[in-house]
Amino acid sequence: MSGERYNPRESEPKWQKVWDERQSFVTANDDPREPYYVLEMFPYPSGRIHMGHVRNYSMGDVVARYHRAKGKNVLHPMGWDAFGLPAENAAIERNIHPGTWTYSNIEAMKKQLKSMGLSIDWTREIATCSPDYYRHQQAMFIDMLEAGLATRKSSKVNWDPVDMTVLANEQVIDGKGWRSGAPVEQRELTQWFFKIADFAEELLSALDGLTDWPEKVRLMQRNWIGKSEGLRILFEILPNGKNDANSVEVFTTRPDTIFGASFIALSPDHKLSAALAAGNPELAEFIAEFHRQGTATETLEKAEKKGIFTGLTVKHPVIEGATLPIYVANFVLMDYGTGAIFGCPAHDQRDLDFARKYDLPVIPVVLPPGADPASFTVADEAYMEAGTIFNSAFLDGLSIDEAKREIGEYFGARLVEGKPQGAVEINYRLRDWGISRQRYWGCPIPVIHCQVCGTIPVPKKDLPVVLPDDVSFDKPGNALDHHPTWKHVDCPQCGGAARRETDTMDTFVDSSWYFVRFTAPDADTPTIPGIADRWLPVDQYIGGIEHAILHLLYSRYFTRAMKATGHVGLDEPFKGLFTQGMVTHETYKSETGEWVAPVDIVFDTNGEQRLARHAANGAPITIGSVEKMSKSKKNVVDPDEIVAGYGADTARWFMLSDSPPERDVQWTEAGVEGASRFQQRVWRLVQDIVGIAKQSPDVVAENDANALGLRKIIHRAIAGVGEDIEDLSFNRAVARIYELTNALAKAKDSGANDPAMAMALTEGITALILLINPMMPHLAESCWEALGKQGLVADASWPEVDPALLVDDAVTLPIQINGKRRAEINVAKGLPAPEVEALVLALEPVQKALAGSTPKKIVVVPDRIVNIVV
Ligand code: ANZ
Ligand code: ZN
Repeated sequence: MSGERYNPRESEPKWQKVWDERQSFVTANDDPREPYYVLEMFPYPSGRIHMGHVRNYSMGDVVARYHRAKGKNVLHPMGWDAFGLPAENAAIERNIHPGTWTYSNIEAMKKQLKSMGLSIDWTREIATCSPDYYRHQQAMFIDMLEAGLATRKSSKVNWDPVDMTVLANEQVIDGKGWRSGAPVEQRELTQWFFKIADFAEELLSALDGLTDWPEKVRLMQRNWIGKSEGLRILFEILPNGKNDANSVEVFTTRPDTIFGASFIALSPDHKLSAALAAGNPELAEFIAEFHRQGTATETLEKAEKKGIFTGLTVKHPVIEGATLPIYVANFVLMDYGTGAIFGCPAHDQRDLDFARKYDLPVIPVVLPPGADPASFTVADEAYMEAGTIFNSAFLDGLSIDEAKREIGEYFGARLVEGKPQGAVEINYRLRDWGISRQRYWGCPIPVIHCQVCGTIPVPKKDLPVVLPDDVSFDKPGNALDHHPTWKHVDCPQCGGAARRETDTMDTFVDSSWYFVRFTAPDADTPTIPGIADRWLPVDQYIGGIEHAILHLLYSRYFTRAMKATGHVGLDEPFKGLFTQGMVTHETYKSETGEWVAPVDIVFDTNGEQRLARHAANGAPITIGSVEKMSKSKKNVVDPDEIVAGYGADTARWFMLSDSPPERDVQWTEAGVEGASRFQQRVWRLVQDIVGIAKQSPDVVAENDANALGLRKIIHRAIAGVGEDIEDLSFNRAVARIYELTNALAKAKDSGANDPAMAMALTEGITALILLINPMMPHLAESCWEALGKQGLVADASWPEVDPALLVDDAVTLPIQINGKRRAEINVAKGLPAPEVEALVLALEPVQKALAGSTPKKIVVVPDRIVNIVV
């Protein structure tokens, strides 16, 4: 029997079937045990899982299985982020309905995930494209509309003229649509928005409480929300006979640099710009050109700083008799601050680039520490660090912060047109969330436009607004809009002819609450608040860093919106967040420079170096750098092939073992081989120890030093692996398991004739199987069975740690009472005096000697002796 190899191809499907039949991972909401919710970011059903999924779900499964073994009621669900553009593209390319494509992908990927042996409650599966899901999203949209959390407003959008849809700023790359590559246009459209900007301060300050999130993610969110404290300053426009406006208001975060001002710049979208353009063709053309270019932040940051002088000037607010010219400039955005700035070239890079181009003065007003005020100048690089204010009259000698305060008070006390010239203002970069998409494959926005009644929500009794099935994608644009009948409806209010909204929701809405829906996936209402609140927040959320900003921020907002509309009772959806690293692989190129996939390569060596050849024709291949697995570089490994070849446990083990989980892990053949060998090694060890255990009688020899030594190793491993899993340090847990395995293998021969050792070995192998179970659950079940254990290891408890066995390198301290040795105590080496003292005072012989009185004096010499004077 011990010669038999472990065969994952047989055992893995077998155990998966057993778990399925016994519903091992189905979670009941009314289970009285402590709840624990672990969730991995749900996948987009693209068709196949990739190694990134394998890594992500392996980690989540370890956490789920561990907490289940610790006696908790674990919720570990899975679903599909199933709306989105790729389904529509598939529809266009292959003439297949987006729903058909999506559901067949879900089918295929679910099969793949099942082959990984994940402990998922599949009875809670959700697909966001199902009307059973999106009807509730529509209901919540209506609630949000009624609560003033959603609104309709006109706004400038990035319009992709080829895909015929609105793009988010992040989807505009170098001024072009991320999918179509077409130059993006600016359009003014009426869109639906969630008013996330109203929550900016709340979303920002609550980040402080998310102590179980990576600091990096919190920082990214802080920057995204982008709070800045500044001043609005009114500048008086000097009359030139043509202008109607008397003043222009700017927003600045650096009022301390006011003496360095050399121009005013307006956004091309500023109303004064438009007014001036009416009589100025050159300016009109500049503004038109600006609109052709797109206003995605990235485009603007890269574009050359350009402007046009308007002919107007303002009075310098702090230098008597001086004036500043007003420009219209392409780098000033209308939707930030006031859409107008004062430029201080010496201390702002954009302003400096602009000043050099148009020959405007560069006046330094912040002196770097140690610099000479007489000679300090700014050339091509603005000085943006700390320093002392100079060249600034009454601000001279102040620090930046002092000067900000001083000038704030100065402007606050002066009046322009009857108003204070300066007012403190807090600004956020966070903008309202535009959710309208001109696409078919999304959640229909449940409103109806009536000429008489206006825009009104669909009555809740008429939900869901279901997507029509009979659509065609033969024209670009929104298939919903092209549908001959769908949008023509009667107004629910007046009964007259009306038009259904044909925009659908941004798919980020779908993913902003799926974690709540998992808690009651079959409820008739979006949530069952009591149940949602019992499970939430998610204890451990795991996913990619690429979702650090939008998905997490939207989910945090949406949870608050759900609270405001009575669907949940909490603010923060995710207590613990973990962002895992990527899976990388070597890249390979043929002699002609084409990428070659790892499966098409064979390796050998010339003694010094690895050499690669093409498997088909032996042609030499260059081994390139290690990169994130991607189809474009062909350096991908298909999880199906790994599972078919080595088994799921090997893939899971390797994913967890090789690197800290937050870092990238490099997939290598050698690594996988190693994981596979370890699996066989555990299997053999079980066979060997089962043999020994059967021969030995059930006795515990307390004084057997070898057995005690082994038991210490076992219990240290149990304690350590538990801690490591709780810290998500999976690679460290794996390292400890290797150590334990080595110790058991080394000890096993002495078990044959030493009953105490045989007992310790049995304890050790049982613990080992329980410890590997979260990572290699199929192997663990097979070993459990081989050990003759009852039931499934999936249902077994985490092994108990005997704290006495964790005490390392104990020392025996003699205890003297009034100079006479009365007792002794075993304590850990290096245990500090106060702790020794507490233990000593609790000892029976000591208590007897004291007979209720307090000792006059206790002297503890750590690791040596304890003296008590009574
Ligand atoms: C004068 C100044 C002097 C500025 C200086 C900076 C440095 P943050 O901190 O990111 O919020 N600004 C204001 N409104 C703007 C708009 N609509 N479009 C483009 N730029 C705008 O940025 C605030 C600074 O960005 C403001 O402070 C303003 O330039 C500019 F040495 O005012 B500052
Ligand atoms: Zn009507």
